[in-house]
Amino acid sequence: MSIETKESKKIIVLGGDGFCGWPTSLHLSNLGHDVVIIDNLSRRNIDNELEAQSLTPIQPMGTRLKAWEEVSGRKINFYNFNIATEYDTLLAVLLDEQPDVIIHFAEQRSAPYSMKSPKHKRYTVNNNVNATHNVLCAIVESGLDIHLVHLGTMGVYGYGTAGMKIPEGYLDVKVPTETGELIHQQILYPTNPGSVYHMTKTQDQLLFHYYNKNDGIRITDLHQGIVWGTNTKETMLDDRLINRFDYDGDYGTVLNRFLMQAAVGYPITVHGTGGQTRAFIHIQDTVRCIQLAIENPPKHDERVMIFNQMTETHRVNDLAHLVSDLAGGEVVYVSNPRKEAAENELYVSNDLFLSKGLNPTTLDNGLLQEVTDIAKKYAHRVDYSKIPARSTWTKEQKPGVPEKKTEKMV
Ligand code: NAD
Ligand code: USQ
Repeated sequence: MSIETKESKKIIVLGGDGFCGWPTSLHLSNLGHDVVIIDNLSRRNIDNELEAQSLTPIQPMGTRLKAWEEVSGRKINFYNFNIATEYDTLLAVLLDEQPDVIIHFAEQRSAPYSMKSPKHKRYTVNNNVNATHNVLCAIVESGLDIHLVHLGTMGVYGYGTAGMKIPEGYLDVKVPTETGELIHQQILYPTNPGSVYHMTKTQDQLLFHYYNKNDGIRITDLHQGIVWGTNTKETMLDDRLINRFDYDGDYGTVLNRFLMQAAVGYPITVHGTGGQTRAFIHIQDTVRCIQLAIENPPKHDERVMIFNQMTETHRVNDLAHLVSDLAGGEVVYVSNPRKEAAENELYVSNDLFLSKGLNPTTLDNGLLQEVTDIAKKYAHRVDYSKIPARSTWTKEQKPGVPEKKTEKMV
């Protein structure tokens, strides 16, 4: 079953129990890489805090790893600790494992969760910024030549460009000198975060810029769009390998939420007018892009390599109607709990991944139907009270709760 790669690498996956990290770990292990997961299971604890859970019944880490060994014959080692607070342990693991590559998914990734309260804002900043800084600091202190691949977000750019295509990380600028001469430069694209979570990703960019310049660390930063879908080739091999499917108002992302809402008979909740345009990528392409990033590392003296990890853009309102046409379900326009532009155009360059061989999976009825089928299969696990987005960006904003009540919306 394994599709061995030419060159097997030791790869540490930080956040390997999460929605993107788990299928990525399996994909890389299946390619013949030696994969080690570090995760403090904080995402599972946040589910406990929010009294919400994945729509799909994800298994404990021990069960997942045992199932993978049975299915593939390959072993994945697992360390449970907090990379943001346990620096010495992180350094010791790097020295022990001697990885060629570290993939860094281990951050608090929900924008609504990051805006819930001062406590949640502070947790997100402490966790994400310290996690990233500890990884960089430990790579330098270890003296190892490690390629760091980080999962960033399209949201670092903001989503409006006045018609310009968002480049991959760097913007060409022409600055006039005092003598009127035009100097050409490439600068990091100016950041414009839309939540405390997105702001931490803009901070990550500066940390990468500095450690690359000062210590020559080889870094690839992947500016990923909204991930949709749940299965990959490897997670489908055994029920115990099933991936997480977040649907609640804090962690569920828009397309998966719409598909789930249609499948379980809840209104499709468009925030505001639905004029927001966002970038998307299917989870199968996420794991493939990470493989491509590992196979195409930056050179030793090269600046931070930035890829836009997305395959297409869509307007939220169009997605709602697409899902409604496919799976049924009423589209409702609810109050927008976020402070964000009501309407935006979005043009994004993704030439780098295309040039490295990505064959994009675009919104396809078959794949949309697959997500709907999964949502229907696990509909009995849905807690309807957890569906609306209740975290508001400011005190003035209102939660995204549909006005008309149905029998399922008590
Ligand atoms: P997730 O919450 O499912 O996974 C993150 C994992 O990291 C969790 O298992 C969590 O327990 C772990 N973690 C968090 N902080 C940690 C710490 N301090 N020490 C050890 N482990 C820690 O999130 P995801 O959806 O898999 O996202 C992974 C990465 O990809 C995130 O950085 C996110 O910003 C980025 N991303 C996600 C999406 C998306 O749509 N899901 C889109 C763009 C970018
Ligand atoms: N939205 C709705 N209805 C809903 C849920 C969301 O209209 O029921 C709208 C939101 O208001 C927003 C858009 O859909 O305008 C996207 O929301 P989202 O929750 O799907 O995505 P976002 O908060 O941006 O965050 C997700 C991931 C994050 C990642 C980001 C990539 O949680 O980790 O960084 O997507 S990006 O959006 O490209 O910045």
